[in-house]
Amino acid sequence: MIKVYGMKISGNCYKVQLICELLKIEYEWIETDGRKNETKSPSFLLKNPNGRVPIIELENGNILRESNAILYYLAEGSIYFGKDKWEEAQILEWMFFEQYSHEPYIATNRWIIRFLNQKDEKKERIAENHTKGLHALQIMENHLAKNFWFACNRFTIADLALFAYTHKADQGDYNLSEFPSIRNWISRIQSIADFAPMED
Ligand SMILES: N[C@@H](CCC(=O)N[C@@H](CS)C(=O)NCC(=O)O)C(=O)O
Repeated sequence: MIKVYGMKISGNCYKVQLICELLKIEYEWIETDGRKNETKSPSFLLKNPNGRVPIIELENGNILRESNAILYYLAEGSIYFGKDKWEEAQILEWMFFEQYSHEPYIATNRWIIRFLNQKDEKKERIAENHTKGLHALQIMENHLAKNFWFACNRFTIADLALFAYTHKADQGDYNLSEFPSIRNWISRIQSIADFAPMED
């Protein structure tokens, strides 16, 4: 059975939980809380020198880090993956977008506001992130106004990666009522068979 080191309140970790639930992959969850510095313990740093979750540890001892690399590895060969090189590349396009243009602003503001409780101390950073996060949401909205899914005309790990923090964006003070196509896409994902909600 694979081991997942993750933090339940983290969207990046939820990506791994959700793909395991959807594909019925058995896993042992090892809660590793960054707020308690568990991601910086010597034993954890041996597994991930970058001191972050999620990571997975396979039965043979191999360790894989980075949520989207883990999604790629676990979903390979499934209906949530690409059927050929072109489809895989389209999926990756959105997964890189998520990590570079979306998560740093949407996840970070959620973290600062909801979990660090530093809305006043960090108001300039929050405002800067907010502008960039809105830009990412608008790009998603424009795409979803014309497409049901991000790639390949079906639900894939590109949708899963983007779903994790988008559906909790309100916790970082983003107002999703301005993005009707995103809201409909969120509902579509939540009605997929075997969908498992994020805990917080
Ligand atoms: N690019 C990484 C980001 C991982 C990341 O930032 N994880 C956060 C939780 S969402 C973390 O481990 N924070 C704890 C810490 O920095 O100590 C991924 O997608 O896996």
